[in-house]
Amino acid sequence: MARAERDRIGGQQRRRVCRSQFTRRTATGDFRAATNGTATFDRIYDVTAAPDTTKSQQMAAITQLFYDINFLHDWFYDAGFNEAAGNAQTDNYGRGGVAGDNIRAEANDFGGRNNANMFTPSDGERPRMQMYIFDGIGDRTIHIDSPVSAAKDYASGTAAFGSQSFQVSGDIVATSPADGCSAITSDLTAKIAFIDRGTCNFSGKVRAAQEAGAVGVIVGNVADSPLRDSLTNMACSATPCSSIEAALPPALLVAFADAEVIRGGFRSGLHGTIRRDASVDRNGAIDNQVIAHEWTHYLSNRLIGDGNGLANNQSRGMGEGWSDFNSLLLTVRPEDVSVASNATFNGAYAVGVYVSGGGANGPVPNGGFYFGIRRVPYSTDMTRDPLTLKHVGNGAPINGSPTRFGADGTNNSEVHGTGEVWTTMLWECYASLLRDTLGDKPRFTFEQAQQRMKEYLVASLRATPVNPTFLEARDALLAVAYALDKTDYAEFWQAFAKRGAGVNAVAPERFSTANLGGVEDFSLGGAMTISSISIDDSIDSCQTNGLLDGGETGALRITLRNTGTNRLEATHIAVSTADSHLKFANGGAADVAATNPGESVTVKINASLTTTVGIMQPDIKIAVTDRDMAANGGLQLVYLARLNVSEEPEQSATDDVESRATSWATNSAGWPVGWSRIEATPRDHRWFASEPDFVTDQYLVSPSMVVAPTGTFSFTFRHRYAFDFVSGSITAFVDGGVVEISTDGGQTWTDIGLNAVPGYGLAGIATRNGSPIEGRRAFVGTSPGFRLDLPSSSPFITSTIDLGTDYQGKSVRVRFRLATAAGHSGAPRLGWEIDDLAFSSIVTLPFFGITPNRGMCGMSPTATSLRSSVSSARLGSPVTLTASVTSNASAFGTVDFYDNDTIVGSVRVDSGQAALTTTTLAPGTHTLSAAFAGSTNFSASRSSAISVVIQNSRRRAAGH
Ligand SMILES: [Ca+2]
Ligand SMILES: [Ca+2]
Ligand SMILES: [Ca+2]
Repeated sequence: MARAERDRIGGQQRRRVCRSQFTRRTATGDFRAATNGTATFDRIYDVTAAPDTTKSQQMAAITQLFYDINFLHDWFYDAGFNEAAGNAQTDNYGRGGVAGDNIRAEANDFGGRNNANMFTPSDGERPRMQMYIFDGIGDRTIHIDSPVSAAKDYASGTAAFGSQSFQVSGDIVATSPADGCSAITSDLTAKIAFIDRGTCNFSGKVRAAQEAGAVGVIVGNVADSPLRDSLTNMACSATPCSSIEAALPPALLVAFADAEVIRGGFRSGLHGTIRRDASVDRNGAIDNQVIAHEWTHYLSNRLIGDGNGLANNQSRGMGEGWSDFNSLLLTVRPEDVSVASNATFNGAYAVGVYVSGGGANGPVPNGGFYFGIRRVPYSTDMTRDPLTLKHVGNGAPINGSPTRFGADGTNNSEVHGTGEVWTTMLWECYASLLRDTLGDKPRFTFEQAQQRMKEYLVASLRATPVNPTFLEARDALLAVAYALDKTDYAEFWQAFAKRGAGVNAVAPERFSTANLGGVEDFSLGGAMTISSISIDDSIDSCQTNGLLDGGETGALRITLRNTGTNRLEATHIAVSTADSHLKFANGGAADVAATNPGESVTVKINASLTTTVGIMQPDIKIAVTDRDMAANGGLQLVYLARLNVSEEPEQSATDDVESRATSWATNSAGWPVGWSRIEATPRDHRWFASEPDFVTDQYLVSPSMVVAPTGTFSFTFRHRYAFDFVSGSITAFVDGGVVEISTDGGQTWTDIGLNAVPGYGLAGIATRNGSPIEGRRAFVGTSPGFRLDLPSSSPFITSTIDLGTDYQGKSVRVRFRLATAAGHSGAPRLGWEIDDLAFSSIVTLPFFGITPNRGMCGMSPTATSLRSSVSSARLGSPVTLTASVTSNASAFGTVDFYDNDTIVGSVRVDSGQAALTTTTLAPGTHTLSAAFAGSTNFSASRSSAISVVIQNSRRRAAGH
């Protein structure tokens, strides 16, 4: 197993990462549960005995796991998770899907403890569930009887070392040094030592106390202890514990707040007892909630992207959330409302209560039954479960309820923590249906509400996109509810809004590792979102290039989507600008057709631009209002238009990626992804390629460019990147990008990225993982300053590649190549964004540029002629070539000068002329010509050839 599972019920494992420990070829002692009669699996699990006490005990657990998985198969088959939907069966009976993928379930698995996991490959490959043994929780306590200021029972964490069952009384004293990390000088004979946590390992502290005579130890968390409010189990320095560690005196740990109370009592003299009772380990394979949780990983993974859909951190969190929710769906019963504090299903429900339960006074008194394995229980009562959308992002503390651990919120984005928020939202939805089973006129029976929620769960998973955000998953559930029952739909909206996913909420960034960037919102009502804006010259165009130019009329098209709770029937849109050159029909006002939730509508407003000079960049204000919209003042947005421009070829040696037309070529070796031009704002575009978790080879290939015969060829580009890598003692780089050059028109390529500053990583791309660039150095990991927790705010860096004089006079192409390997170590990352590619010492102008519109219509023919300053010249002396481009107006565009078929320079036409002075023509007779490349309003044309003779001066000199 490559990825360590840190929390209880570790949840899903990604594809291609794990190999089973269950194999009949190895002598691991694996076995199946046998029958004990014809078609009879009648075994009794003795919960007072250890899980591995007898083979019959083990078989009882296997049988329970087998039964639960088969029950879940049938229960969800009835809700739509059938063969065609990708369920796991040996035989699909011709009903679609891929057969031969029955679940492998492993009870009492020895691969770990205090956890469980589910591995879910695509349909047709067998999923695997592993159930581990959980530490039993015996009663334990720190009881202080004096002084009065500190006298009470304290909850405690345990130690893996030392006696596991004890009762010791004595004076409780501080040690010197307080952290016990060097020899303790105070006399601890017959005393219980109190030692501060930190600096050195737990067993070393207790050893120091043992050597000073202590009969027991209390370790107290300090202000900067990790998880200082939690009751950590103190580990040995290595696993298994050494014989010295096994012989240490009894030890318990107290959380920070309690530790401070105890520290406050030292001056008065403390006396008390530490006690820990024997316990029996608990078996995950007989905890139906744990089994349901793990099984639901297979459900969610199969239904979203067929084993590949939950990869970003946010959706992996929701994967845990769907799993916990299914545990609750199977836990809650109609008779629960007979408990007074749960009269409207508003009590506390927890997950994993059997494996974390037990111990009337520890780790938190009855904590396992109340909290289960999570930070707070699930409840519609905000004083028990206060989680809202903000709690998926790191840094939002949990306030207003008891918490078992993690109240400071620093680790909210850990997938189980994030999952708690999603489960809470789903639980609020289900609780609203359950409340409708109560009262005089119930909408449903309990069984109907449960069946309906189960069907919503399956249908919404099928409607959820790959790598979803919280709000996309919310919308999937809302959509399936809207399709079935408008009352359910309204209740679910209330549920989500109560938990911060209201109509104006913003989801955390999809690829944030810390789930940052979200904005919670508690409102209900109408809402509109703008999905696209464009402005064209489709009505009355002079220069029909799709861009609105001076003297033209076109359409401003705004596509709106109803993203609120209800139908909007009186939506109005108003657009305006302070730029007097731009006029909108009807003053920019328009009525919008009525929309139901989820529907889109496109509004078209005619726009005219008066004849004007230069690029126009008006800010267009857009206001969408409706009497039923939740937000005061409706929706406001500013569109940063760029008008009165042409996109012209051969304009520049720098590409700012602002022109839609491009001379770069993209291809991706047959994979359905590749480089594309993306829009940050309408005035800011860049190249982008993603890094998916399968093999790709994505190329962004420059046009041919001719390197100058003298000088240093170099180029710069602004970029930022984040590629998959596995951190560890040795970091393995999975994906990455390289830069390559070709001098033969793209037939063969040479890596030039090793010259990049800032440049490649020092280690190569990991091998044996399918990467097309395996073993090569590359841009790997993240670009300097990249923020994995908030990718959109990451800075661009400028890299320079200086190639010196190697390519002088050569025609070259440069390409950027993003290569990915099979599988991913974790969530997908941003990929690679590149902008402002600037080449120096090239004689051509390879790139399109945005230029001011010249107010012309149609295409003017041109004629090009060429003359030379001399008909004959000595080697190395200047020859000035002048091209004249004539037309019915001053031609706009670029002339390429050719020596036979070789381009020797590109020059923009100015007042009908373009001149190039060269000193590098070789000896001999040259056939020279000039080609005007053409532009939006001027057709291309080419001169007739002229001859220029270059004399070899050295030979002449030798002749004299
Ligand atoms: Ca299947
Ligand atoms: Ca136009
Ligand atoms: Ca740009």
